[in-house]
Amino acid sequence: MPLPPVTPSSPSTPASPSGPATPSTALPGATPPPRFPAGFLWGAATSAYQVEGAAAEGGRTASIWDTFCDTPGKVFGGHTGTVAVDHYHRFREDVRLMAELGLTAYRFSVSWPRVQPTGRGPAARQGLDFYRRLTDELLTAGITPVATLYHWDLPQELESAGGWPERTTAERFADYAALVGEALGDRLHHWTTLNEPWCSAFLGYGSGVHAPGRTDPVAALRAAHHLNLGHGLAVTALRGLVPAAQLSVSLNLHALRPLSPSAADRDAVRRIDAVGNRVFLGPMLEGAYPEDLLADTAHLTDWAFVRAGDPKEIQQPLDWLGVNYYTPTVVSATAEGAVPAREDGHGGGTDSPWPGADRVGFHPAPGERTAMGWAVDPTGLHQLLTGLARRHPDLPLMVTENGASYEDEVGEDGTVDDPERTAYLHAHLAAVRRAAADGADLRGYFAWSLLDNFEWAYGYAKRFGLVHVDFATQARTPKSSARWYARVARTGELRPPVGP
Ligand code: IFM
Repeated sequence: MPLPPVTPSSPSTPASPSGPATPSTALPGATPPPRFPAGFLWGAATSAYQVEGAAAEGGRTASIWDTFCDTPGKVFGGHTGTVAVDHYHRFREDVRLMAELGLTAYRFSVSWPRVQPTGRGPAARQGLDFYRRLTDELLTAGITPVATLYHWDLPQELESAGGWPERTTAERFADYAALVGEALGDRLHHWTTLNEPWCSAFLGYGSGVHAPGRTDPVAALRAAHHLNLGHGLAVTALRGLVPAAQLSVSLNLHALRPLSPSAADRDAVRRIDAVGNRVFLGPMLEGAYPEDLLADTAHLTDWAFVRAGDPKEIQQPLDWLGVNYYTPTVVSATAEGAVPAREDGHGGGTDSPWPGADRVGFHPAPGERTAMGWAVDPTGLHQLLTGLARRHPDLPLMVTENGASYEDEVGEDGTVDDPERTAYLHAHLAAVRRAAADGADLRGYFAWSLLDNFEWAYGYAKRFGLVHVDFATQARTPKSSARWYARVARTGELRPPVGP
């Protein structure tokens, strides 16, 4: 039986009476308590390739993103992560900033090509030492480290050997997870295997707007399966090595809305839910791929790459699930009036990131927009969190990414005032609190991002940070949103943003 969509606007659930194309951004549900619970993790997140720089130091080799950035026309302005925001050298200053902001957790990712340069064999001591130093610095500052093992930077050597469409990459990933677990497991307890495997599989191998830039729908489906398998194998490896580990995965689940309440548009929701959400939730949490996904993609593949024991390997008990959310997705049954492939690959188009959903159209969601053009709508976050809580009531949740890009400017007095970002964070934290009041077991929230950084195909043109970075001098300046977030983190109280 297919898993029902995690969105309430599923074929089996009636669409909102207010009309699905113009959903109210007012939050539904119970009145939440005034404070977040004690022990709730207040964090910010980054990823290795986006912030570290030091691309050729300590024995690090090229990842697929180094190669992609060096390929003309792939990344805005020819930007690369070679220097990024120099977190590799400035991590002490950055941890001091986190402490000043009252953060109680920091989610970073470990760079696979820094730790295991060829993607196989022994670890590079210098690579592991960097993460030991970072973790120790965090612990000394009273900040809980939360490590992601894979945030898109596959060692190029593994891609040259076939990449995620090949089964061996999943096996290599489990070996790498074991190396990192052995080295850091004595001090680091919160682990996420993969960040947004949907992007790795479907933007990396489907639409090609992310590294390695391949455009092959079957390769994308194979990659999704081997990411699932890599997750399961890594969880098993870490369980054996780090008994205290709190293990998870971070998924960018799509909060879906049909353009109209018609059966056809609701079927479009079902298709995108299958290839966008349940392709990971199904095997990871329920031990099977959704039957409707197999049917939708039967013209492309028979899924023979899924071996008999794989679903069991993939479905490992998790201690929590990470949810990344930015904006909802509106779909219809036909491409008429639909937005063609958007730069970030979230639309349809010739090289689609949605195998098996060719006749689905994507439409702009209503509401104000961020600098990415993404609609601001916190009800999507509430929808995802409460949907998950209903389906998996015993699984604790953390929002492992949420945030917004705006065109921040440094004022004459050197400050950066970003009231739109503060309003965005406030509205989404209100959604988290409301979801908790409605029964979701929420344990933490991580703003994306701690620092302005390398925004993948957009290079340095989009700023998501709580802290402004001058990319020429690497000077860090906390924005007004960071000051506001610091107050919330210190008090656990969600105060409305103060006007100018
Ligand atoms: O910057 C990215 C991050 O690496 C993954 N999630 C979405 C963010 C904003 O696009």
